Amino acid sequence: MQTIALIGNPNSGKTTLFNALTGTSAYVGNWPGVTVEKKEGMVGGHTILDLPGIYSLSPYSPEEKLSRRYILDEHPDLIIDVIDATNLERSLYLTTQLAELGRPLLLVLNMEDLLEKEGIKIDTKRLSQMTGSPVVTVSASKGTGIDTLKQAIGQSLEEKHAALCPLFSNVVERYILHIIEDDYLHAIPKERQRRWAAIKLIEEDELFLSSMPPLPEAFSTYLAQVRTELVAHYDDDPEAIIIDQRYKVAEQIAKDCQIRKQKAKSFNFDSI
Ligand code: GDP
Ligand code: K
Ligand code: MG
Repeated sequence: MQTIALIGNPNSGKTTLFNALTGTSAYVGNWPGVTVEKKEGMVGGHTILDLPGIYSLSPYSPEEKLSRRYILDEHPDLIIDVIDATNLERSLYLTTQLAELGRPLLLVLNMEDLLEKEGIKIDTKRLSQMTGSPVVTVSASKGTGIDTLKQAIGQSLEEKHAALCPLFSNVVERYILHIIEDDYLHAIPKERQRRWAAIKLIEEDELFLSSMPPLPEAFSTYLAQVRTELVAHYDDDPEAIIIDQRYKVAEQIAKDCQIRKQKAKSFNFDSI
C-alpha cells in the first residue's frame, strides 16, 4: 500500500476529486495539534489524502504549513497536483515548486467542463513534456475522466519517476550547484531534496532553517556572500529573484500550452 497526496490551490476541486476517487472509503479525522480536518480514503488499494489548499511552498497560514510539512516530511509516494484548468498560469506557480522536490508528480487538469465555455484549449501533451509529469483532464464534479485518472495513478505509482525540475537562470543555477556541494547539505540524503534545500537557503526560508541544524559559521558567511552577489546582479532581494523566476517559468509554460480563442469582436475602424 502506497500513499498519495492531493495538493493544489484553494478551490481547485481537491475535495470534490477526493470524493469522486474514494467513494465511501473516506473518513475524516484531525491533524495532530491543529484544528484542521484530515481527510483520508482509499483508491486502488492505496491511501489518499486531501491536503489543505496552498498557492506556494512558502506558506503563511497554519493550514498551508501543514500541507508543506506533509509533502516534505512524510514523503508521499505520489503527489497529485489538482489544477483549475481555467487558471493554468496561476496554478503552475505551485506546480513548478512541487516539481523541484524530485518526487513523482501527476497533474490533474480539473474543471474540464468549463474549458469550452471559456474558450480555452490546453495542449496536454506539451504540458506533460514541459513538466515531465503525466497530465490527466477531468471534471471532478461531473465525474468525467475519473477512470483514466485511476489508471494514471496506478501507472505513476509503478513507474515512480520524478518530475522535471524547472531551471533558474544560469547565474542562480551556478550558486545552487555551489551550495549543494557544501558538507552541510550532504546531511540531506536525496540529491533532489538537496537542490530544493539550496534554493531555500538562498531564499533564507525561515521554516526550512528552523527544521535544520544550525548553519556552521563559514557556510553562513558564504551564503551571505551569495545573497549579496545576487542582489548586486539583479538589483532585487534573493527571495524576490526566485519568486520572479518561478512566475516567469509558470507564465512561459502556460503560454506554450494554452490556446485561448479570441472572442468575436466587431471591426473598429479607429483601431487601425
Ligand atoms: P478545494 O478547495 O480544492 O477542495 O475545492 P472544492 O472541491 O471544494 O471545489 C471548489 C468549488 O469548485 C466547488 O464549488 C466545487 O463544486 C467546484 N468544482 C469542483 N470540481 C469542479 C469541476 O470539475 N467543474 C466545475 N464546474 N466545478 C467544480
Ligand atoms: K473550498
Ligand atoms: Mg477542500
